[in-house]
Amino acid sequence: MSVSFTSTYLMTNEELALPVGITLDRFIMRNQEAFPFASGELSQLLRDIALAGKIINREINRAGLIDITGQMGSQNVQGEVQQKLDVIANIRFIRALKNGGEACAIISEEETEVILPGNNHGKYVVAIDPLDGSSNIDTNVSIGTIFSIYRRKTPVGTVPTSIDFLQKGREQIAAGYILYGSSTIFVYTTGKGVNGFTYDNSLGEYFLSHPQMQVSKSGKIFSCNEGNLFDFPQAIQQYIESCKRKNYAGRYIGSLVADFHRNLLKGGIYLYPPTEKTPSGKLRLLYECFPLAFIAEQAGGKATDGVQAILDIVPTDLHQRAPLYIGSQEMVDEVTQ
Ligand code: P6P
Repeated sequence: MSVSFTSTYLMTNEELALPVGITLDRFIMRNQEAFPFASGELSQLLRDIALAGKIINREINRAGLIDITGQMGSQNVQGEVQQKLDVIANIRFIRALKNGGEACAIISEEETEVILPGNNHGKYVVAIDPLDGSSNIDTNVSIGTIFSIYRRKTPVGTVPTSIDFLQKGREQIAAGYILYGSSTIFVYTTGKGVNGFTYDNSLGEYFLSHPQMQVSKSGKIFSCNEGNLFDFPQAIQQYIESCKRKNYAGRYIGSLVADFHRNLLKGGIYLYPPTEKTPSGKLRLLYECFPLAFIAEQAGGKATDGVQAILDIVPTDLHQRAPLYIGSQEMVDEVTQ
């Protein structure tokens, strides 16, 4: 069959410059080869999470159109019970992990109890915040998924228990987030650096766009809800005042993943101190603080609860909260001092 071209098509500079990098799938496979005894379960688990992220990305992008931004309980046009997007995200991630077969247990911000998908031969457990900051979805503000992966403690083949989750943050095998923003980016670490993959909707693939991410040792951005300022510990109030005296930029999106990601790229610190309303802080240790602290440290940054490194905390409750100061190393050290 002969193919004739009516005109030659010259690629523009922008198209030539497109970093059409390695796909996430291929990167995960290459990464697995670096693990001598890896048998592919962790790779498959990461792919299952990335797939669910593609589905959530689609739901978020059409949320306004198919009327799923509303509150639970009302009916949508098809007469289905309308569900909030974070409930939908929770269902999607649990289904993806159940069908993927690698996760023997899941905890989620949306569920009180440990979820047992029936994969008792799975070696890994997953702690997840399916859609953090979802109150922002109605106003088109970026939101995110945060996940943390541990190797189970209970014997493979038995029914998992909460013991599998109550492990020190440093025991994490992998952690990551998906930021559904102006573009959707999948960022994760398995303890060998942090890499970011931008999703190309037209191809349905994530492509490496932020290799070996490193946060600058210091920065000039602070992120906190100053509405709570007079509730913060005195030392934190003084720190925030010192940032202002140095003309740092105050940037607070109200969506942890978006604030964290910006600080990772530009340098900065995110603070969620204890307040009267939230004496242990607002953020959840197992599926918000631990995974982001793992990423922060892998990227050369730091994360503390004000007393100790977040990753050194041994959790006692699946949904316990912790104060969080996370980002550029020198800024976190300054707060701690
Ligand atoms: P506040 C969203 O609800 C969230 O968990 C984080 O994403 C965000 O950084 C924080 O809470 C916002 O909390 O109290 O400042 O509205």
